[in-house]
Parts: sequence; C-alpha cells; structure tokens
Amino acid sequence: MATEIRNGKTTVYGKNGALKVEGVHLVNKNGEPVQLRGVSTHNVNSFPQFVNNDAIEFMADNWNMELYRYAMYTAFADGDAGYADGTDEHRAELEKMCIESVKKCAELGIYCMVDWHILFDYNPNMHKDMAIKFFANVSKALKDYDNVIYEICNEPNEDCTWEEIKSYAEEVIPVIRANDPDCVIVCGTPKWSQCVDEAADNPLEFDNVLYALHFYATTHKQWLRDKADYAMSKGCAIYVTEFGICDASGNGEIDYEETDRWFAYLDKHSISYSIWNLSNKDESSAMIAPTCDKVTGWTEDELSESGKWFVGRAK
Ligand code: IDC
Repeated sequence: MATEIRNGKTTVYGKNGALKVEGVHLVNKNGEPVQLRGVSTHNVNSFPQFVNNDAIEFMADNWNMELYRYAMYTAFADGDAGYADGTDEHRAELEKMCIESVKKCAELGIYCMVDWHILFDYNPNMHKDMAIKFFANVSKALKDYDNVIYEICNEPNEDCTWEEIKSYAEEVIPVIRANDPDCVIVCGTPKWSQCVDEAADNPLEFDNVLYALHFYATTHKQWLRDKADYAMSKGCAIYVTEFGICDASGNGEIDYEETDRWFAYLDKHSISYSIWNLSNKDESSAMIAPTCDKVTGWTEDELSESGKWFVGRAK
C-alpha cells in the first residue's frame, strides 16, 4: 500500500494502485493502460550521494517523477565494486538503500523500480546465485509494498542468448513471486535490451511480465521501433526502463528530432520510460550539470541539456 492522497492531491499511486500487465499494456487497478514517467539513478555504487530521500521527494514534487529506478550495478564498473563482487557489508548497505528508496516512494505515492543492473557481467547467469540472494531479501522486506516493480537483468549483451536469459528468469521470477505473487517484473532482452523480437518468439511463461527495450536517440532509430512493433504484434508488453536522448555511450550529441519520434511512439502505445541518469557526471546523459554538487533541490540552470529537456517536457 502506498499513499493515495498527498498535499491534497491524488498521487500517481492513488490514481493507478497496484499495476498489472494485460496484453501489451501495463495497466492500472481499473484495467486502463498506464504510462509512467521515470527517472533512473546512475550506478548507486558510484553515485550513492544521489540516492537520498530529499532528492526522491524533490523529483516527485518538481519533475513530475512517477517512478524512481534504483539502478544497482551488479559487477565492478568505473572503479567501484557491484553487489555481486563487493563485500557482505556492501551488499547489506545496497539492500538497505534499495528498501528505503521503495519505502520513500510509497510514502510519496509513486512507484519504484529495483534494477539488477548487469552490464559488464553480460550474461545474467554469471551472478545468478547473487541475484537470487538479492531478490529473495528485498522482495521479502517489501512484500507489503505494491508500488515496486522488479527489473531482473538490465542489459544482457555480448553473446548472451534469449534462451539463456529465459532460463535465468525461470529461476529468479519464482523467488520474487514467492514473497510477492502479483508483482510486475521486467526482463532484459539480448544485445543491451534491444532484441525484444527474440523474446517475443519464445516468451516467458509468467503473468505480469514486460520486456525491456532501451534506446539512446542518437544511436537507435526506426529499426529499433520496428523490433518493438514486432514484439507487440506477438502480444508482448514493452517497458523502456532506460533511455537517453544522446548516444549509446551515455555521452555525445543529443538528437532532439529522433527523441521526438521516440516519444510520439511511446505516447501512442502508452509505453512507460525512465531517463538515464540522475548524476552530475560530465557526460550528456547525466541530468545535473557537472559544475553542480547539489544532491537535491536543483534549479533549472543547475541542470544539463538532458535534465532541462526532461524537466521541461510536459507529460
Ligand atoms: C553508462 C554511464 C557511464 C558509465 C558506463 C559504464 O552513463 O557513466 O561509465 O555506463 O559503467 C546503458 C547501460 C548504462 C550505461 C548507458 C550509457 O544500461 O549502464 O551507462 N547505457 O552508456 N545501456 C545503453 C546505454
């Protein structure tokens, strides 16, 4: 249960309640399609200072953030250990931050996505035992919170096949569902969560699941929307758990025209999305200007181009 009315207004949770998947749509308690406007953290191991309750509240109140994505890298990246290759103490800290984030989102009446962010560990089976440990712990602690969405593997890549991802999902989903039978789960797809078409040819045999599609507007064009069309034509629901308006490195030029094409598409199909990323790293996808060290309460001139675009875009 999450807050339904806050400061005299119906929250996004109050309007939509516990979500589920029907056909190709994420739907609300009345069976109507829902499109959630989300913000993803950067790697919480590298930018823990941005994971704070004031920031979550600020974004909900000022950026119309309806979902907060807790992006927890699972393996070593950019000089920092992940959940799987860090210490037990670090794992406990990451779980605590995750659980507190979901609870804060519940208090605000918004949704929270728990992202098992595989990347350099390109096949989710590499750290499957750790994934099971993590999801067992957090889903147990959060079993009474129906504002949580679990994302079980961010971006399988390299030679990882859909069959390998599917076999991982068949082991991990029941672990979560043992604590939270009705929760919504998003599964990553091959090639950095681009190949939703491959998943659609051999879908998961679970209810309430969606497939992740990630785009970076300067790199990913119509050909990627074609894959989404194909997946939906086969009855699969899509969730853009991560996107950028720059290139796939998270840096480089911004393509506003292609971004508009993507958003026309997402709006038309009521596909939910989360922007990558909440940090002040010196890269175009970071929403906060690199010259700003504040971890909440940002003014417009403290935002990057990506940040300004997102905050300025009315839903
Ligand atoms: C990028 C970050 C960058 C970091 C790099 C490696 O923006 O600061 O150095 O990861 O850790 C993804 C991934 C996401 C990437 C992002 C941009 O899910 O972790 O973040 N991206 O490259 N998929 C496509 C793009």
